Amino acid sequence: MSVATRREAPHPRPDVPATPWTGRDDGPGEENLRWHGAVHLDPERAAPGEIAFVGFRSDEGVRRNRGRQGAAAGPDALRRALASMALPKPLRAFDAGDIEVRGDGEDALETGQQRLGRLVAALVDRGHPVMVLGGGHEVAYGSYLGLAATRALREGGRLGVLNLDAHFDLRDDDRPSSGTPFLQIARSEERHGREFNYWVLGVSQPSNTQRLFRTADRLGVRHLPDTRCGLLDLPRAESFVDEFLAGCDVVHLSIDLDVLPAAVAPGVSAPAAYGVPMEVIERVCHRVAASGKLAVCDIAELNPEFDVDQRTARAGARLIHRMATARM
Ligand SMILES: [Mn+2]
Repeated sequence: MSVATRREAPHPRPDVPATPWTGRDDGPGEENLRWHGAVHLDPERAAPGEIAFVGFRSDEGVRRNRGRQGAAAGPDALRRALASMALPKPLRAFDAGDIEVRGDGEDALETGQQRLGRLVAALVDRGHPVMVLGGGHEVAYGSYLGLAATRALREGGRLGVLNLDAHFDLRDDDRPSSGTPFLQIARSEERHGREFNYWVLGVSQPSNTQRLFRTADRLGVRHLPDTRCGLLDLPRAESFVDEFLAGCDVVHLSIDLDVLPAAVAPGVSAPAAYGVPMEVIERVCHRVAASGKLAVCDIAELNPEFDVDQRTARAGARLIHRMATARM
């Protein structure tokens, strides 16, 4: 994680300013600390190393991909689920507000991804690990645009993208959607003259056509199928992640909550019949965060409309919690 060495231009403004986090309150003091007591709203008084939250209110990519809409409400549901979780030790984090994709106009999604990118780039350059709360999986291209503009990458840092997902999201469609972000990243990396370093854990064979597998092979994508990511396969999943981490300096972790079994994550556009167990996903997240290379993490595809007892929001929040506390 690079450390900000000088005060820079003011932060790009979010479309929707952050509001205070609230939740169960058992009284003052560290022993009663929950997330809502640790998150402030002022980027200007954030120290390097503090986690920054940014929301991406979008399901335009899901609509274009003919999925179930509703992920635009994901950021608020993730914040609510995280806010009341108890912290094992004090930490400080801040909420930088939301980018909002409004309407289904020609460029609504594309310009929203660019605004997200500007916000993410500013936060990463100031030394903040960024948690981007989606939003459909189109969030990943916006996060990437930000990373691609950071000092760390401009100065030659090697980018690695790890996607925890039932899908490759490498569709070659005319219009960008929630099914295309990683092919867009591949093309951008090629334009930058960099190697596309993309790994996917949890790929479901029945959810990806042979054409998508061929695209993945052509692009040199490394992937581990869901059937080899069970609890008994944990050493395999961990060595997959270790190999990924050894080959990069700056990590973009993208978590599509549809990588989890439908019972754990029903509130997504495409619930998984099989899915990778929470224990495995949680261990993977921990390993990535503990490496110190995690620059940006998106949590994508939470659709509160289809959630049951906030299960999916709680699962996503628990993963954020694990990453945030990995180095404590
Ligand atoms: Mn996805």
